[in-house]
Amino acid sequence: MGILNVTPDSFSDGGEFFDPGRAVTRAETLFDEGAHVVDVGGESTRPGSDPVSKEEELRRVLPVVRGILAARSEALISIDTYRASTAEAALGAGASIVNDVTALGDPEMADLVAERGCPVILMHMRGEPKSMQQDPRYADVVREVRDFLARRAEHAMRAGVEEENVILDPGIGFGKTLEHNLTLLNRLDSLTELGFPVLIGASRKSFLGKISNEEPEGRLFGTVATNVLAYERGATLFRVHDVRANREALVVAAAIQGV
Ligand code: HH2
Repeated sequence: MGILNVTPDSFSDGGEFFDPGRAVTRAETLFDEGAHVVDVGGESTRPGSDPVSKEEELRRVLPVVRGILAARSEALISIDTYRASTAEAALGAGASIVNDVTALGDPEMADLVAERGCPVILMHMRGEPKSMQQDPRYADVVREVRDFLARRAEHAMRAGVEEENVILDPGIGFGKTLEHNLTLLNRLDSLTELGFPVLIGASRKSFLGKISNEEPEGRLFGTVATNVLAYERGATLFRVHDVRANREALVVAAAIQGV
């Protein structure tokens, strides 16, 4: 999954693809590099970020969803939003997947996803982006994240979402210290054993910088290491800025696993 942030303030690519034309060109590049899905987001959720209005979010993402599909009608697009109204408009414009960092926090999201019969990514977040990195605490981070995601998957299915349309994500960097992130990645088996596909969004995130001292653009090697180990532990979807390098590493890892 290639990341396309149509925002002025995302932590890594903020402002780069704010112009719809540039965003569509970027999506083309991500697909050409081997992305199966492009994840379009109109609001940064980096630590400390402020929400944007739903009108502004729509104004950012809709022309991009339409533009990508005009250039490539078979493109698989996920819409990175926690608002059911934005998801509905994006699905109406041809997006295929909902990526919800609040795991159906909007009371109308579960029904929408059920009615559309589309896949949904349920992500764990502690708190909200503005304050989530202020001293996050867990008694047992692995158990708490797994139990939360299991409950949200149940909630989705009770609303009529098909089991095969549920994807889980531990939410790397969302209300978690370095140690929480590393523990979740190390113990990913406890999430994959729930039986749903698991997505990892570690690309260029600050926990990598805490280990390597690199700025976001220099965190590719750490991202690749994270994704290969997550793949080995059962993750099957990887949300990344740098598709070519991650894809190549994962194809090689899969070949070794497959012998
Ligand atoms: N991370 C970000 C945004 N959306 N969605 C899922 N499912 N998993 C993630 O880990 C995830 C996500 C944050 O990263 P990014 O989009 O690169 O930056 P920003 O929030 O600053 O736009």
